[in-house]
Amino acid sequence: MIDLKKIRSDFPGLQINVHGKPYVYFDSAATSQKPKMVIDAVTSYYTDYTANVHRGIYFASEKATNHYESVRAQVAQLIHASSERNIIFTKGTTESINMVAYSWARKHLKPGDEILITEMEHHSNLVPWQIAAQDTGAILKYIPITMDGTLDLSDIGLLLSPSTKLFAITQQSNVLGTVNPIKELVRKGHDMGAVVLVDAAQSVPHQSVDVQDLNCDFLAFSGHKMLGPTGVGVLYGKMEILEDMTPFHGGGEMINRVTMQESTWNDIPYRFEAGTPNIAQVIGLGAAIDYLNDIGMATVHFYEQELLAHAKNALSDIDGITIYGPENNCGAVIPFNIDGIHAADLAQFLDQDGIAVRAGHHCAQPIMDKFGVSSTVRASFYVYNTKDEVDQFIQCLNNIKKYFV
Ligand code: C6P
Repeated sequence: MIDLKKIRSDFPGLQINVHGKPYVYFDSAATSQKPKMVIDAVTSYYTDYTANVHRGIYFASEKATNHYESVRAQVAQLIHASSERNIIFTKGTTESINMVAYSWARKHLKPGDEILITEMEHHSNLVPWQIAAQDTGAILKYIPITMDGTLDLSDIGLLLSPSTKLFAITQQSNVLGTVNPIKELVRKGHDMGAVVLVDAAQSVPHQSVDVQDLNCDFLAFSGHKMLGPTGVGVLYGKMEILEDMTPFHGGGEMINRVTMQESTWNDIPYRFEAGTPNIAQVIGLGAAIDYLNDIGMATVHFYEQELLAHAKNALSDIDGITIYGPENNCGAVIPFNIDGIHAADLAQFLDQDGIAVRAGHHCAQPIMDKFGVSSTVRASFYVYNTKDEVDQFIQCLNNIKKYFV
């Protein structure tokens, strides 16, 4: 059983009033609220043992290094990686994917090779591949989506071929909530000899993810969407593939030996963590993982699914509403429009009632093009949201609608 009262009391960001109303935060797909344990862990690093990592042989530096490295082990455990050496700290999903696009793709792609992605990708898993294709002469192809917001896999046999060198797919759409059959897609990619990257920005925060079971070559996610600080993310990679990548950034920590003529590289993962890393943020991520583990990822997922079902059911009764995305196999995200009210207006009216939702293209413009809209409203939930908040949201939508008749 989930102890919602306790959970909500852990989040200072949920205790505020907005425009005189209790704050209802329905934008966790953009970034999550942070429990005080995460804020305390960050503060403690800055107040009790500020020092650089991997560089000092004094108390604070060793403590910071130990904390930093123990989070690497926590991340490995969370996603069931076989070793913490597979875990590279980045500043977020975007940087993780760009690292692959620069350090792997530019080394391995040649003119005529193909990169396969899908029409439901966030721009962070699309634009880096457009640039990589331009730079290498590779061809970028897309798996289309259907009008119910799932992948149209009818032509997968044509789209995936021995020419496909990289297959990059989101595990869960940030706009539609669609959860893709990722294990099957990874297998299909491997059958054609492709390297497969999974964008897990919207999945790792909400469900248990097992990279060994998925057998993906890369997996990318962000700390700030899973109760952690901004400025920290992860790239998981299989060791033999990471070994075969050129460094992304040059600088301190990523080298073994530097002379004026040349340099040799440090071991993985340090080879890909040039410069002073985001130490406080990594330590905060460790506290976030502890927090999620205490609740249990299965419980997080189960509770969010209940909330989603409750919200979808109530929303579908609103006249003139269009809810996008599939009915099943969906994360706790609801994109919608209401006839005659622009998404941005709706979001602003909701804000007046203290309710935060996102309105716009959600950094996934090809999805908007597919559905023939320029924007949608998106309500997204996390483990700290409640059915009462959902009911309040529905009531506010019904009130707003009255202004537009
Ligand atoms: N989506 C949203 O409101 P960063 O910004 O690097 O932490 O994550 C990028 C990213 C990549 N893939 C997916 C599936 C995502 O959802 C996101 C971030 C946020 O939907 C902010 S645009």
